[in-house]
Amino acid sequence: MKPSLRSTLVPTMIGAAAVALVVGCQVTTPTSPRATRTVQIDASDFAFNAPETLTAGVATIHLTNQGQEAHHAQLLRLQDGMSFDQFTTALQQEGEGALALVSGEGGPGTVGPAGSMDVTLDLKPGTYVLACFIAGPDGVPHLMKGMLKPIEVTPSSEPAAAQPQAKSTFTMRDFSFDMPSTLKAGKATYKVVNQGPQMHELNILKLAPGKTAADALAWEEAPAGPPPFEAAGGMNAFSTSGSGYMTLDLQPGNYLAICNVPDPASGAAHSHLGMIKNFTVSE
Ligand SMILES: [Cu+2]
Repeated sequence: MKPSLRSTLVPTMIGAAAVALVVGCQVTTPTSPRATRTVQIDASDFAFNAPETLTAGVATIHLTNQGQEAHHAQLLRLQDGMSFDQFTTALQQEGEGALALVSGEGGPGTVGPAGSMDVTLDLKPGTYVLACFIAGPDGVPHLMKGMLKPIEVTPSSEPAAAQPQAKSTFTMRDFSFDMPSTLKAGKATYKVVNQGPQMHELNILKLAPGKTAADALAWEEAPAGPPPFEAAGGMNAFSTSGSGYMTLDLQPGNYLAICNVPDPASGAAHSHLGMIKNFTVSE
């Protein structure tokens, strides 16, 4: 948490100093976009350590999993005027129905113990909630155990930071992934866009040798024994027209892109409606 506070505050102070200099010299040409800041979020069993406030704009969100279970960090923006307490009450009363009160703003996808994941998002001002929807062996979502934390995103007058350069764009829609079926091993940044109309996520699972998409779906329905996959990050859910960037560092192997957001009408996970796609990572 301390490094993230520092990285949030220091650019603010530099920004203020730069504005003062520019005004003093009567130079009006804006300088090149400032460097993207990194916001650190630590997940443990079962809490988030994250800043309580952030300034709006482009930020790389770095999630580290310090727990024994898998975790992700879903950013939800509350409807204007809604408080964190009102949202938690709705969540207790309506469960996932409370998602109708928020917009999905992405976030670092699921990683296992000792894993980490970076996404870069352009945050609008508002009241946000950081949530982990993953359930452990007891079936209770982590957000019910403490992994639900408000973050206030305040307006910024600083010059915008540059968005990352993406190697390609992955598009999500009801109910498919439009993305390459082969990726090159190693570190790369990809843009993820939701064309909706429903909320979608793009989680990445590395299949164990010999395992298939059907094995992964069967295990998620009724977890028994070790999972036939390893969580390999991805992008958490966006509402329609949302977009962001994910930085992956994939090893060669067989993978799945999967969306587990529930369809409000049927309650079925999108993975059962077509949002599961095989892809290969090669050298
Ligand atoms: Cu979906």
